[in-house]
This record gives sequence, structure tokens and C-alpha cells, in this order.
Amino acid sequence: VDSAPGGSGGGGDAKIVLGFAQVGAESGWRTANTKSVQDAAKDAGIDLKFSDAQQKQENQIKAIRSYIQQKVDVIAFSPVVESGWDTVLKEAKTANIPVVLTDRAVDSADDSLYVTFLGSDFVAEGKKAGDWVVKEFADASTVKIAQLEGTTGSAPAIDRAEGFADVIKADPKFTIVASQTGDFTRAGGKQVTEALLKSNPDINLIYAHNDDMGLGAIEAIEAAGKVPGQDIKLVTVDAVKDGMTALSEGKINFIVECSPLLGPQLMDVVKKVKAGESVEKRILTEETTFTPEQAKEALPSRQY
Ligand code: GYE
Repeated sequence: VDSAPGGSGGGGDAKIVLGFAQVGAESGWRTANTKSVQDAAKDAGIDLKFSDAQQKQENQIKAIRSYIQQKVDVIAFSPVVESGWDTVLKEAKTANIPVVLTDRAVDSADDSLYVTFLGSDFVAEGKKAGDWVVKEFADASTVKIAQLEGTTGSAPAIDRAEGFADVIKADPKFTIVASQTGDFTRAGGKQVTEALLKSNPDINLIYAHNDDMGLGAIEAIEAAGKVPGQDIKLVTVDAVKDGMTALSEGKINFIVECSPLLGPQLMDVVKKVKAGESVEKRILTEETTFTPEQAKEALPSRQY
């Protein structure tokens, strides 16, 4: 008997419809994250509506509004910056559409505007980078650091800077002599580093908020006739394949992992939310760190 209510003639339960507003395609991390979300939706039998905001908040807001209009079951998004979301989140709430934050957080005071936040602890990542720097430069008397920041106002840029600063401030021999955004892109990292090497040719270390900016920095360092990983050391965050390759070659010295494979966890949350089950307000992803030796071992089986 064909008794499925509201189905579109297929005879089964109607599929869950998920609207996902992605940040963009700014980095290797983001590409892997998008693939993870798309593959996991397929595996879970969830109907995914996907949009790419090209790193612009206004595009993300438009996408979320269109998902509200289409009456999707759940909205998930990775907020490009932390602030400015309350209005659109209230619109979703009024329409009774639950919102899941993935990867990046918002700074809204009212946490009833979203069901949960699924993603990494970016402050912890910054601390891990700082801990490595403290050990690596244990015998140095002064250490000049340049920081390549992620997208201005984004949770990972704010938190990775904070965690790192917290650790290195314990010893005055560490100074951040320059800190600028490269917008999480390779081109941005290259451009900022080019200028930086002119104004601060004697820096000892670059801390880049992601691998892509670190890879851009490597190009700029080599073009300036210096050896990345030796003349100027590099520590980055993400551990995507290109970053891990540079690490295994000694061009990057240390990488703090940030996993982009959030898709399966996201689909679990979406199913639970749709079924009216409760979920944790904060869901953390598990991560590690890599040295060049560990990168060589991990690379052959690396998924992204
Ligand atoms: O580290 C960076 C990407 O939000 C954690 O965004 C993510 C960051 C990631 O562009 O590569």
C-alpha cells in the first residue's frame, strides 16, 4: 500500500531538506569541507541545497533568507565573520527553522538563535602553535614574529591570534613585529609576505592562520632568495595535503591540525534536530599536530 503522507510519489518518507550556506572556496580546507558536506548529505539521503557566498556576509544572508522562503527543514552555515547575524537568525527562528552553526561561531548574545555549534576549538589551535614556538626557540634570545591573519572578524582569525598571543606573552623575547590579514588565501599570504620582507627583513618566524597563506608566504620567501623553514621558520594551521607536503619537505616546520571533515557529524545533528531530539550546544572536533616526520607518515593516507 502506498501510504506515505506528503511524499512526492516515491512512496517513502519525504527527504530532509538542508540549506547550507558555505563561506566560499578560499582555501584547500574549504574545498575539503564542501566535499565532506556534499558527500555526507548524499550518504545520509538528505536533500542538500548548497550556496557559496564568496567570502561575503551579504551573500550568506541572502542565501539564508532564500532557504527560509523555501521552507527548508534545517539551515546550516559557516559564518564568514562573527558579528551581524542576529536579524537573519531571528527570521529563521520566527519561521521555526532550526539553525546549525558549522565550523565558525557567531558572537550573538542570544544562544537560542541556533541549535548547536559544531567545529574546532580555534583558541586551542593558536595555543598549540604558540607552544611549539616556545619549544622551538627555547635557546634564542630574541624572536621576531610576523603573523598572517585569516579573514578579519572571522572566528578562526580572532581565536587563533588570541590563543597564540596568550602563550608567547609569557616571555618578552617574543615580539609580533607585524600582523596583517591574508584573507585565508594563498595569494593573500604571498602578497602580505612580499611587503613584510621589505619592511621587516629580519623576521625569524611566520605564524600563518592557515596552510594556504603559509604556502603563499613560501613563494614570497623563495622569491626573496631566502630558504623557508630555515632562514624563516613557519608554523601554520589546517594540515591539508599541500600544507603537509610542504611540511614533509621542511618548508613548513609545524602544522596544527584543523579537520574540515565535518559532514558526517553535521548530518547526524540535522537528523536529530529534525526528529526533535536534543543535541549538545557545542560539538567539538578532534585534532592533532604534525612535525615533518609525522607528515611523511601521514601523507599517503591523508584524505584531504
Ligand atoms: O582554517 C581556513 C579556512 O574556518 C576553520 O577557514 C576554517 C578556516 C580554515 O579558509 O583554511
